[in-house]
Amino acid sequence: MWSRVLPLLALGGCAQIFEIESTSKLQPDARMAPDSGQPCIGGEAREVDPTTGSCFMYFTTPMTRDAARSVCSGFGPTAHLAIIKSASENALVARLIGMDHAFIGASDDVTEGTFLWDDGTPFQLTNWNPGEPNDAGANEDCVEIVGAAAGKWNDVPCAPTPTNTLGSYSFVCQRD
Ligand code: MFU
Ligand code: CA
Repeated sequence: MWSRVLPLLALGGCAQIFEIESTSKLQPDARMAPDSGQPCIGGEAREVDPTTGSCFMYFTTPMTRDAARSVCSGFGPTAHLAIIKSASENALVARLIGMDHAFIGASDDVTEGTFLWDDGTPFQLTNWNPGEPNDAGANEDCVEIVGAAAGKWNDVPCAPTPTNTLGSYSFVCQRD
């Protein structure tokens, strides 16, 4: 009986030692590697902002804003829909999307008419296309960057509704 149980106990002990080693040695190593130290890969096109080191990635599969957010989050704890804080960063994102238009990480979800970035900060750079934001159909709480308008912004629906098929777009992620 013990000849059968002891090897199992020994295995269990080993597993425990391995677990202790993997949390005390490997995990601190992983934490010391900053996300910005990883290569900028992903999406159809990508580019690093030389000023901040953030990686911007352009995705062409149209999605709702919430689905796009999930895709961006999948790139790690510092990843999110693009938050554009300078004219040079806007030019970078505009370059990525060419003549397409794509969700960026801003909305007036919290207070109608007050657009904020998804990190809760107000716009430093304001880059609306003339006439925007116009909340067309009283249903435009999200924001796209428009390649054909030289990177200007337009408020758009965050998702299609039964009466409006618009709201599913390309998008740009950012990993810091
Ligand atoms: C403008 C934009 C809308 C939408 C529509 C097709 O409204 O403000 O967001 O793109 O054109 C007239
Ligand atoms: Ca609009």
